[in-house]
Amino acid sequence: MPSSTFTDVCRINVKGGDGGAGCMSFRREAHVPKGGPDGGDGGHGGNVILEADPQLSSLIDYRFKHHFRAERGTHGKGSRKHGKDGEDLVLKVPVGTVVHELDPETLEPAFDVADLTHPGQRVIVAPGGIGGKGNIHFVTSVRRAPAFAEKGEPAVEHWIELEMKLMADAALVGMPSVGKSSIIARISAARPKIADYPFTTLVPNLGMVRAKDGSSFVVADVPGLIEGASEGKGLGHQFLRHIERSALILHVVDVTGGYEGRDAVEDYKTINEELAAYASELAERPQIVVANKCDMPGTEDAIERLRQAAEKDGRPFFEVSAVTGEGLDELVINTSVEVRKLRNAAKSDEDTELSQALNERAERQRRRRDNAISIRMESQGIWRVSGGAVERMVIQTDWDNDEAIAYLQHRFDRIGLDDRLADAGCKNGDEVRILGFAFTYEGADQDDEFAELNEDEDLVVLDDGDEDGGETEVLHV
Ligand SMILES: Nc1nc2c(ncn2[C@@H]2O[C@H](COP(=O)(O)OP(=O)(O)OP(=O)(O)O)[C@@H](O)[C@H]2O)c(=O)[nH]1
Ligand SMILES: [Mg+2]
Repeated sequence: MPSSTFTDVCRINVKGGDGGAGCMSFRREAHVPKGGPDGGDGGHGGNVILEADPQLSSLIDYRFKHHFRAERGTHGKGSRKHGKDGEDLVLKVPVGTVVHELDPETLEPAFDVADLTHPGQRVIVAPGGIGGKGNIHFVTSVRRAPAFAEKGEPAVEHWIELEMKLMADAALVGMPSVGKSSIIARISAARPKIADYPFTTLVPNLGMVRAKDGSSFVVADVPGLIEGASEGKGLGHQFLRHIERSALILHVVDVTGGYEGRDAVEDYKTINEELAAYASELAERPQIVVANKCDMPGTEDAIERLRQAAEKDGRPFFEVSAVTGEGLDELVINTSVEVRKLRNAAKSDEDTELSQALNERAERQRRRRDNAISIRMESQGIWRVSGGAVERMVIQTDWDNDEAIAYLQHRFDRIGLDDRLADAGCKNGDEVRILGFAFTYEGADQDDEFAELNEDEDLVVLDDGDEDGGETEVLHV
């Protein structure tokens, strides 16, 4: 892998395909004057899926195109013909991409959806809408010929953030100008800029290192860290998260102390404190201490003291010179052995379990938000009901059709909306608004012609929630 710069973070807007509408139709046969209902269901919309592709090394494909939509489901037809499901849209991203859900209001990252660490790993980032049911589903003992069908479920559009984290086996970490880039240039084909001023390296470089025993590993050269980096000082902060992805830290220390005449052991401690302050597990990450610039005269004392500090911390220690090449072979072979050990230790099935757990959690959070219903009094006698699921029920309804409206009333009953409104203080005759639609509230107990329908959709169970003030937020996991 040559040295590479890359698009690090990008935001895209994804939407699954809408569900196709269910069909309202009746059988027509010569000898059957009034055929029964035979409208088929709408097809489900396609999903937008992200897939980790080992061929990709950047998110550059998403720099200019931001909107991605999967195909919609087609409508159901008569003779119980179901609509066709929409095709999934599969977006390829590099291995090492983390997916964040953005809060729809603030557009700030709200929670992690997935961590795509394995080639071929997939995650649905925008599920398609469910197809509407055809009128065959709405037959009850009192409603033999339901003259309505459900519209398709519209898919939800939302923004996600893709963040590519480096997937290097080892990261070269240290103060500016200690020789990190010089080392990666010596041990790999990467050709980063090398200069005697701090912050020469502005973005991480990756290099593939081939050890003499034939094994290889990926090393990252990360911009220099300074004291305060964990609080955002210098350039290093944004790259500390890349270090998190490397199983091994190659901690490079300049034994000359640089122009400022710093102390090598102090530098070593400062960097470790910054790593620990950024994330406590970074302090425990396996680390090899690399004393660089050992070709320079007068460094013996610093080398010795640094060796002792490293030994005290139980870390392997190597003396090298990126200028003469001295000690680098030994460093590479030892790093390679260490990397192999760490790779074997990180059992991939454990990672998969972790990422599955993450997927499930994201799905739960999404549903929870979607099923949450909030009831708010807009003004005297006027109530605003909002929430993804309840709003979709309204959108799926054909408002020119009384039967469809009666069925919507049944769905409201099932999710306990009428009771919730009553609890919030809604009175008969009050106006209830959902999206752009308004209803007159007529109390909770009404005839339900659909009561006996056997529906397979998940019940949105409303629990009590907080009851302070006019607004109630009801969550269902
Ligand atoms: N004498 C000597 N000089 C070195 C050695 N390694 C690096 N240098 C010099 O140190 C300076 C900084 O080297 P870089 O490799 O750019 O250092 P860096 O750690 O990548 O610096 P940043 O990217 O700014 O964080 C350059 O002038 C190098 O030539 C070495 O082993 N011996
Ligand atoms: Mg550099």
